[in-house]
Amino acid sequence: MSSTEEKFSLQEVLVSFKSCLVDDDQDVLVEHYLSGWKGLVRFMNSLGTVFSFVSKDAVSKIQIMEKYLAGEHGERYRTLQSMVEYELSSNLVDLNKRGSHPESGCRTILRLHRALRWLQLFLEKLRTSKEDSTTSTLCAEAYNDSLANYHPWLIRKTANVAFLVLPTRNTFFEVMNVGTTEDVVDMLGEAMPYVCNVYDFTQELYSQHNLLDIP
Ligand code: 1PX
Repeated sequence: MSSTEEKFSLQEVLVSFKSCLVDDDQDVLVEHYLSGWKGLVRFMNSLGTVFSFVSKDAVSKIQIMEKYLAGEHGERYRTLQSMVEYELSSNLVDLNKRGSHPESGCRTILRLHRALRWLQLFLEKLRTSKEDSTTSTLCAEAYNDSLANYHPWLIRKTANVAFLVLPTRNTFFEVMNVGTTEDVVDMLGEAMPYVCNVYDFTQELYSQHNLLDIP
């Protein structure tokens, strides 16, 4: 393990969502949002290759957004507000059925946004779990109450099989690299509100613009 990998802690990743929110929490910087996601992907990869089908999809969505950011209209993708305004006013979003814009920024962020809800539910369940709780059950419950509603049968099935090989609660806490179980519980209590604020802002923005069901 390299020294940078050794230092990796879930706390840093969650706190990185704090720097997403700008303009008195009235906007989200896309670049920082993607940094938060890259940290989560790194964490997920450290759990083993069985989750590579999940991280591959997250990575491809991060790359779609990075391409927009580095592209000709990169400035329009600087924040979620400006992205929504730009793509809607330029008719760059397939709102009802997939057509000529299958990879709009609005659609791509929506997929990540829905996954963030899963993360919120899962980490809250872990934070309040008992020592004998099974991570696969916590994870499956969080998934079935959130992301699963948007996934077809085959993906739901595959995800639920993958959950069965999740490490134990103790191993999970160790991989987070935060300290004792008590430290992890405290850290989650402190850091999760940052993720929740980003989630709530995005949900409100998408709801205002009727973007919550983009196919
Ligand atoms: C202490 C825990 C921290 C763990 C951090 C892990 C971060 C997990 C990130 C999950 C990212 C998943 C993105 C999924 C986006 C999505 O819904 N994509 C689907 C739709 O995309 P499309 O372009 O087709 O409309 C796509 O079909 C997804 C395919 C992959 C399967 C997704 C299953 C998600 C399972 C929930 C995550 C389980 C991770 C368990 C590790 C703890």
